Amino acid sequence: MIGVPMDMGADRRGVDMGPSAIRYASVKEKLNSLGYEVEDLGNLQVPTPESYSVGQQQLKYLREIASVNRELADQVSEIKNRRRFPLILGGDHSIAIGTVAGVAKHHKKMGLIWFDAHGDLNTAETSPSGNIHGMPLSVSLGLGHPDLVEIGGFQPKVQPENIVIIGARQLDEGERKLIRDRGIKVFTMHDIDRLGMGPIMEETLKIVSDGTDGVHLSLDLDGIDPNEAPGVGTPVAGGMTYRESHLAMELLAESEVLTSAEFVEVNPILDTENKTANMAVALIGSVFGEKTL
Ligand code: DIR
Ligand code: MN
Ligand code: MN
Ligand code: MN
Repeated sequence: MIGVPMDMGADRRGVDMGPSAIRYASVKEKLNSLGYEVEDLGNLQVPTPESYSVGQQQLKYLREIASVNRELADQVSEIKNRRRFPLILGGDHSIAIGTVAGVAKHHKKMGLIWFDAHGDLNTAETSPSGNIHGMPLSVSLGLGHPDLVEIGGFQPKVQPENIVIIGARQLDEGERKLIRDRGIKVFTMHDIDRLGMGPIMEETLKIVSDGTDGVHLSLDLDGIDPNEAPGVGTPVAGGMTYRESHLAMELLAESEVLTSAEFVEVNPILDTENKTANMAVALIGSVFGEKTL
């Protein structure tokens, strides 16, 4: 387990405290209770935004974010070398650039499940905000600034046909175009309402495990409904319920395909009594096999 107290990708303070909040919510104890041995490697060193300039408006804090993600990619790859399961705690979603780069070194044809209200498929050209946490999925596809795309020394990290986005309800125009052009599978909230999470996970598991050699879960807590997960940087109404998100994790656990996971965008400043970090730990429990009976 590694914490990445990064908030430069969201250009808003608070998610840097996510790793502490998730640890405070007893993530280690939860995993221990399920029979796992957890090695907490602590937090990566992340610069404080106040001490740096934003830099380019369309790629805010590019230098600092690239540097942290290079370090994260190395550390994640090292965990894989040791045949352990990387569990990454964020931090804003820009850290997925490093996590995915690190695991992709070991899984040349990896599946990727992206739980999120957003597509995170922007580039500097399409981004409405210039925030890099809205770009990690496009970067993993090899699109975007070379300082981000080239982390890990190869690109792309993942193929569009091995990606599934679940929970989307706020996409920018450039993201919609990219989804259409590359044929990325997206289960929007509309799809979840109509089909139910069970069948959606069945199809998702087919897509991410068909011919792949590993599956990474990148879970942005803003995919969950703000009633259950209020402590996120960019809440969007109409998200996944407590049970929908848990069912998804439980079916993932049952499938035994996961090889790495990250839980990002917990913002304790905007939270009520650590509810969102507790939700993250409950989801981590389910994805690691916790069951009622
Ligand atoms: C928006 C918001 N699509 C952007 N993205 C967020 O700024 O690129 N992702 N909040 O989590
Ligand atoms: Mn985000
Ligand atoms: Mn999001
Ligand atoms: Mn995200």
